[in-house]
Amino acid sequence: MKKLLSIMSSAVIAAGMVSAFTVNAADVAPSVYFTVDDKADGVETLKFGAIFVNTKENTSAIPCAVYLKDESKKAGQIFVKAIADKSLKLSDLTGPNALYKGAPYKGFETDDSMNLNTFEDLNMIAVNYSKVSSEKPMELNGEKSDSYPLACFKAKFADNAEGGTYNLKVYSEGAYFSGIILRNGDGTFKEYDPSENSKPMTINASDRKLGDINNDGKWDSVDVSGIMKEYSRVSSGKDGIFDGNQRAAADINGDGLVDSVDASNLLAYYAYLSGDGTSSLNDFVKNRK
Ligand SMILES: [Ca+2]
Ligand SMILES: [Ca+2]
Repeated sequence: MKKLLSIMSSAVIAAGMVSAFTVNAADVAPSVYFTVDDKADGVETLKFGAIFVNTKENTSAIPCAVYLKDESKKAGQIFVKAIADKSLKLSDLTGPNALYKGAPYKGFETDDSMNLNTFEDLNMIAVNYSKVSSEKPMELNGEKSDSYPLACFKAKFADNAEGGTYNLKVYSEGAYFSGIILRNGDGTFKEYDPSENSKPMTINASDRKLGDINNDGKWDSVDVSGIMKEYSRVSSGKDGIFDGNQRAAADINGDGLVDSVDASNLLAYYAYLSGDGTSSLNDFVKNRK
């Protein structure tokens, strides 16, 4: 698997370099992104986009959705595969009609009209929107390609999942085609590999609350200094001593780093709580300038 991934990333780099010279300037490469339902217990969307999951509070599968962002509005066929790290199990793949009262494109009013596949052994899902009879772009239902998701699914951490960072990403290797075909309406088309332009969703799993580094149920100066000590260890080239649960809890703004910004956010939150503030840490950080 590791080898496959490294082959894949070099292929992606090579393909990316080629397409830089061939992309029509009018066409912005389409991309795919994921969302989670952060009203689910123990799930929070952090300021810079990473998802925090408290695996103690979250015991049910997390509802997720996958969207296509296609500024050109020329998508004619869509084949998207998404894969997650093994301990984050993907399941319950459905079309968007039941939950979101619509699909992004006309003619896909039922789950049967799109092609939905789950590959349990690979922990992969695949979604196809394809109208092969037409040479034109598919017709949108909403204003944008992402007014509705392409599909819905669930992601659940295994009981023995370790704390740390997990990825959910678009995948193009292996069986089953993955590609987005933009049609110009005159029979010409251009094919894009969605794994090249799409950012993975990062999910930080922790057995404790966001920011509660020492897991004592409180946010205070002990947690702040824990983050600062870890940051100084790592920034001076030493190995960090946080385990996966602590690292996940310490990236308070969800930018992928544990650093002084997280510590300063937590210090400000501690002061805010001492002044009888009632917002959650995440809401506090998101609203902070
Ligand atoms: Ca604490
Ligand atoms: Ca951070």
